Amino acid sequence: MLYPVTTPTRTVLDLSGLWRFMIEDENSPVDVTHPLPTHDDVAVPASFNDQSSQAKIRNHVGYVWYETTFNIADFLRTQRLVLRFGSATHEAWVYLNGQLMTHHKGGFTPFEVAINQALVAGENRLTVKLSNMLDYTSLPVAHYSETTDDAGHLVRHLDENFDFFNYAGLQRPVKIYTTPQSYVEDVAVVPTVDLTAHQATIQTRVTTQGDIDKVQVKLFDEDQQLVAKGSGKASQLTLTDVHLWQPLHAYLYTAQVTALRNDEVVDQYSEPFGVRKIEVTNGQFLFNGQPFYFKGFGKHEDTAIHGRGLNQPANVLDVNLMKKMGANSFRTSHYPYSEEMMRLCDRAGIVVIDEVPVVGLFESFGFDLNSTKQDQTWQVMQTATAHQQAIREMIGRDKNHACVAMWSLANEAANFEDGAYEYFKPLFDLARRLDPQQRPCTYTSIMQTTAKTDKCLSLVDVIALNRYYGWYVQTGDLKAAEKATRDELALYQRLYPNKPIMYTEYGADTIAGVHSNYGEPFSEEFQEDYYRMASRVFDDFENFVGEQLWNFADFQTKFGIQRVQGNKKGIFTRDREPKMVVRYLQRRWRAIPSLG
Ligand code: BDP
Repeated sequence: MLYPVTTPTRTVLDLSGLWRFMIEDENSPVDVTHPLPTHDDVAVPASFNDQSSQAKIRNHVGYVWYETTFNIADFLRTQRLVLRFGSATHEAWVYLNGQLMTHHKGGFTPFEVAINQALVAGENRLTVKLSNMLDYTSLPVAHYSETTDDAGHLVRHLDENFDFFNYAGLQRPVKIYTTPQSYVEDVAVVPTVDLTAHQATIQTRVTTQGDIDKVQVKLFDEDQQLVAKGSGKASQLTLTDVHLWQPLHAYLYTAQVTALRNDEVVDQYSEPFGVRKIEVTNGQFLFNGQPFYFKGFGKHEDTAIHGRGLNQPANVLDVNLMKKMGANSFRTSHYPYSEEMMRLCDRAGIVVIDEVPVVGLFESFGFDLNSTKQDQTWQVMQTATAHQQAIREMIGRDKNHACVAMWSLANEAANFEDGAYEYFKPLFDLARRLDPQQRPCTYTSIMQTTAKTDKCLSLVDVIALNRYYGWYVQTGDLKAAEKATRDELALYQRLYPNKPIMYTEYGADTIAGVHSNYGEPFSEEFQEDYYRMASRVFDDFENFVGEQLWNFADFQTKFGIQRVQGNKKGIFTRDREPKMVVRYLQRRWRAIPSLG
C-alpha cells in the first residue's frame, strides 16, 4: 500500500484537527444518519484517552465514536478520492454521510476506501465507530470479560497480556488523497547490490488499475539527477557508482513511476528507496558485506497527552538522541510504528526491526525458568488469522523501506509449548513469501523459553532474546545475573553456532532522581551497574550481534503493583530527560562501530 504523497497527478488533503467525540452508551444506540449527539472535541491524530479529564472516558472499554465534516473542492471531484486511515485502534467502522464505507480490524496498519460514490455536494459527514476491545482472536491479545452493574447494564473488562497502556483512537493521520481514475496501485522496489562492482540492479514491480498501456520508471539520486530509466511493469535498471544506504549514513534514491495511456501521462508516483544488502551468514548479520552490530532500543509510541498518537517532534528528538548516543537501531516493539516514523528512519539511517502487534501469545505469563508447566496456549489462542493479516499488512506497507532490516513476527510467545512450531511455521513461510527484499525474520523470546525448550529456533535467522537477569530474576544480585547471562549465551552459541544472537530486551526499572550508596534496585546507580554487567558479558561472545535495551523511555502502562505511573525501565524519562546511565551507554556505543 502506497503512502499518500502529492505528485503532478495527485494531491493529499489532511483531516487532522478537531473532531467530535463520544464514548458509546450501549443503552442508547447511535443513529449514524444524524450527526453524533455530542459537543465534545478530540484532537486527531492522538489517542483519545489522555485528552479527557474523566477517568470514565480514559479507561473506557468498548466503543467510541469520532466525527468530522469536510468539503471537497469541485475541481477535485473528477478524481478518484480515497479516504485513508494511517491506523484506527483497534477496530473501525467508517461511515460517510450515514453510509457504511468500510470496516477494518487491526490497530496499527493503514486502510483505505474510495469515497466518490458516497460524496454529497457541500458538506460531508465522516463518522467512525471504534472498538478498543481485544480478546484471544485479536492482536495484541487480552483476556476479555463482561459483568453487569447494579442497574443491570453491561460492563466490559480487559486484562491485557501486555503491560503498555491500551491507548486507542485515531492515533495516526486521516487523509483523503486523489488519484486519476486509472492509477498506480502499488510499487515494489528490490535492490540487488554488487558490492565489488559498486553497482546495483533495481527491480521495480508496479501494479496499476484501469486503462494504462505503459509504465515508465525513472530513478533519481539525492541531487534529483536522473540516473537510470526504463519501462514496463516489471523493470530492471542498473545503477553504477552506487551510493549505499548505510546505518547512520542514509542515502535515498527516488523511483518515479509514470503510468501512461497513448503516451499521455495518466498517473505518477514517487517512492524513496535505499540501496543496501542484508545477509545473515556464519553467525553474523551483514550490512553491505560488513558485520553489523545493533546498538539501540526497544521503544514504544508513547508520549504525554498524545498517548500512542503520532508525535513528530518526539520522533525527531528520539532519533536525534539515538544518534547522539551512537545508537543505530530500534525495534518497533510491539506493533508497526507510524509511516512517518519509518520515513524518518529511512532518512536518518536508523536501522529498524519491524514488529507485528503480536504480543501476549501465552496463556499464563511468568519468569519461572525452571517451570516445566505446559499451558494450552496454542489451543486457546485463535490468533492465526489475525497474525497472517498483520504480517500481510506490515510487509505490504513497509516492504520498500531501506531502514527495515529484519521482521519480528512475535514478541514473547509461548514458544516452549507444544503446538508452537506448528503455529509459527506457516507464518514464517508467509513472511518470507511476501517480502520482495527477502529480509531476515525473527521473534523475540521470553525468558521462560530456553535454548533447550524453544521449539521454533529453526525458523529464525537471528536469535533475539528478551532477558531480565538481575531484575525479574536474581533481583539486585548482579553477580548471579552475570553468571546466568553468560551461561545462557554460551549455551545458545554452542547449540546454534551459525546463528547470530542479540538481546532485544534487557533492563531495570529506575526512578529518575533516586540514588543509592549501595547500588540498590530502582536507583540510577543500579541501572548503570546493570548495563555495565550486561555489556561485559556481551563483549565476550563472538556471535553476539547486538544490544537493544528495554526501554528507550519510560512509558505508560496499565495499572499494576509493579508499575508506579508506568514502566520505568527507560534510560530517558517519559519526557526524554536522561537518566545517569545515558552517559555510560553513550561512551560505550560511540566506541563500538556499527560496521566492521
Ligand atoms: C517484557 C515485555 C515488555 C515489558 C517488559 C517489562 O516484552 O513489553 O514492558 O517485559 O516488564 O516481558 O518491562
